[in-house]
Amino acid sequence: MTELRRDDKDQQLASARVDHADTRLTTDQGIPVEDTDNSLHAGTRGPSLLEDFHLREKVMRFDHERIPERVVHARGSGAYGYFQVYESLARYTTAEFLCDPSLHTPVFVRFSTVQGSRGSADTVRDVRGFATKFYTGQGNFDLVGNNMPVFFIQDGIKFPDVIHAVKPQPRNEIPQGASAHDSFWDFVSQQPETMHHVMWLMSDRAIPRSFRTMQGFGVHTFRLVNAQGGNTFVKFHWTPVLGTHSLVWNEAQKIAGVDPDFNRRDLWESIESGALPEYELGLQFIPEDREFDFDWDLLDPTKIIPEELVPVTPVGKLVLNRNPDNFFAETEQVAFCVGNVVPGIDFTDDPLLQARLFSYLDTQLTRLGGPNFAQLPVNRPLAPVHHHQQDGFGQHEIPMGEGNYHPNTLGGGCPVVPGGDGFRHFPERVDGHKIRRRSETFADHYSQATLFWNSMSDWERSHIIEAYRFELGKCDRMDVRKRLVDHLEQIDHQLAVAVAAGIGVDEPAPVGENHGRSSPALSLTARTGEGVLGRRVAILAAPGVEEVGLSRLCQALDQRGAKADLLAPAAGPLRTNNQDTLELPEAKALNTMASVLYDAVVIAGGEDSAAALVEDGYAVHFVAEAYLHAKPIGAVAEGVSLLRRAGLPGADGAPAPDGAGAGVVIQTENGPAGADFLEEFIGALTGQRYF
Ligand code: HDD
Repeated sequence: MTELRRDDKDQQLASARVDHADTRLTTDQGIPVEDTDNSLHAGTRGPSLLEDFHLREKVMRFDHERIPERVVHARGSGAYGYFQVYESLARYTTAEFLCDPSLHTPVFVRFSTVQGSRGSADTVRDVRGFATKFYTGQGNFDLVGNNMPVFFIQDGIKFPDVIHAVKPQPRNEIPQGASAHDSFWDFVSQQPETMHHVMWLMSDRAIPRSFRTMQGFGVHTFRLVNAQGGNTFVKFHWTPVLGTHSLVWNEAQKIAGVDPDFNRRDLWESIESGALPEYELGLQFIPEDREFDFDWDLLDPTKIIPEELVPVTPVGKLVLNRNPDNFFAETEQVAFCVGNVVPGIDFTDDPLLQARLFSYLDTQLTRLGGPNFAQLPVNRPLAPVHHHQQDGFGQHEIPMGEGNYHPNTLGGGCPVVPGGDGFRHFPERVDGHKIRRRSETFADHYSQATLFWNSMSDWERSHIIEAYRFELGKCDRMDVRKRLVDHLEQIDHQLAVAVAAGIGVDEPAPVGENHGRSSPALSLTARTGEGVLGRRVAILAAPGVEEVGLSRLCQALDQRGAKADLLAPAAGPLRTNNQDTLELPEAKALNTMASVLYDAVVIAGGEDSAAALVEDGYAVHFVAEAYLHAKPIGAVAEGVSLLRRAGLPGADGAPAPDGAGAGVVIQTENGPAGADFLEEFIGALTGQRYF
């Protein structure tokens, strides 16, 4: 087996890094530059001269800085890390990185949204890409997945249609980063196969709190092939160690304005601060002889295999531990391809996957300007690369020798064809007529949409209904709204009725029974994770704040890996009630931040501080909004007056209506925040949201 260490890719990249420290400015040709602020003119007020090679080169290089953005998944963020398998999977596969637990396979992961352009907001309602490049000793393996386990369509020939429909409208390029427009709903309402995926898209899965708190899926059924040629079908799952958590829609929309880089910043800052994102790789193994054991087709990418039928076996972990050095060179130029598989992993005949096998390689030719993009540092395999491919735009290597063909004797027959050790395609038997028709086994478009609906908690269901109402409410065409409600009726009568009531469509008549089956693993509540690592807490305070409790709170959060920001009416050091003897963070100004940027809020104690906050409109709004978004809220002693001012149920001492006080933690006695308060608040923070 090839020895691989987790920093091998980092070492390889070192040769491509250019450090400008202690250097002199030159042209591209290495000629030292005398002056880069003034172009060469005829006299101080005269015309510029054509011979100014520095001016021409500088402007020419600037003019060509942009490359085409990805036609989908244009907006993304990446990070390096490593993958390690727990135990050998040699029973199933010859892929070395899945067979040797001592290997740390270096990886690059790029997360993305699908619809928006490169500069669009992170928190739009959309699918998220989760693409992983494993630099294995046997070559690169790319697992190009999404954060939803199913896809819109069954056949790749429909991909241009679904993407045209969801992208901004061709006449005016509106709307950016949104599916709430006529063409998307017009398309999906005529394609029942999209209904399962659209349920996921209308759920909170489409607005993840963080890339660190979303799952990833390979979507298609792939094959694993072992040394004996035995074949096992497999589905890939990434599960975040922090659990699955999402935003709420009202919050997501506001974040898009307050911090369009919300998810990107979160990934970057987590890695910089050492709160490393981790995911577990889980596999669903389906023995070859069980291929036809299900009510749907394993080749259909609009279907899941419920975990209750085939468990997800945890097989390894992925840790992201290093931010890229340069966004363009790495995150923008990384090129994933579903066709990049290593010996021991193979494709199936899923017609969506088959079309993808063409598309990725093809699109990189335009995007990266020619066929040599695998030589770019981020794409370069760690495995040795030798072949007879040559020339083309951007050739950075100098191939040696005369034997640039096979077979050759001039080059000693090299590179030799490894034969048995090379990638051998699984010898699947194929027999059939050429035909443009879908298999009957792909025909059921509603059962799993119903399964998804049945598996949701109450709050998830209400969010799904609200999302349909929002999106269809932005769709002007009444006939499209109606068509969609007819589909929802096939999924669940209550769902269809609730959506119809919000969008001016008549209540549909029941068409059949909900099958009643569910898969609890599909709910966001199934994986909540543990602890509060990387969670962001706003502490509201004003001059005169009670210092001892504030310091205890900051320490308690810090010890558990949560990140606290002190927010006050003005930025800078905050005057406390105790001659400022303890070390406290500098305050950020309240009007530069917003509750939507935090997971929770605490109002610090202290008479003067509380009195000032009650008078501060930003502070009042902050707390009321955090409550609206069901976030944990804490108030220490006098700080509770701000909860009262914001009108929070229960804050005035009267009993809160059922459930309305959940997640609100109050220390009633005066004095510094005590151990009980801190424990209770951190417990509430672990619980995330209180809907
Ligand atoms: Fe795709 C990019 C995921 C279907 C054609 N796709 C792309 C990326 C992800 C996915 C995560 C971004 C990779 C990166 O970060 O650079 N795509 C999926 C999943 C699919 C899927 C999970 C269904 C299961 N895609 C799909 C189909 C086609 C494409 C059916 C075409 C027939 N996808 C592309 C592309 C992109 C791409 C046009 C755009 C940029 C790129 O490839 O490199 O080739």
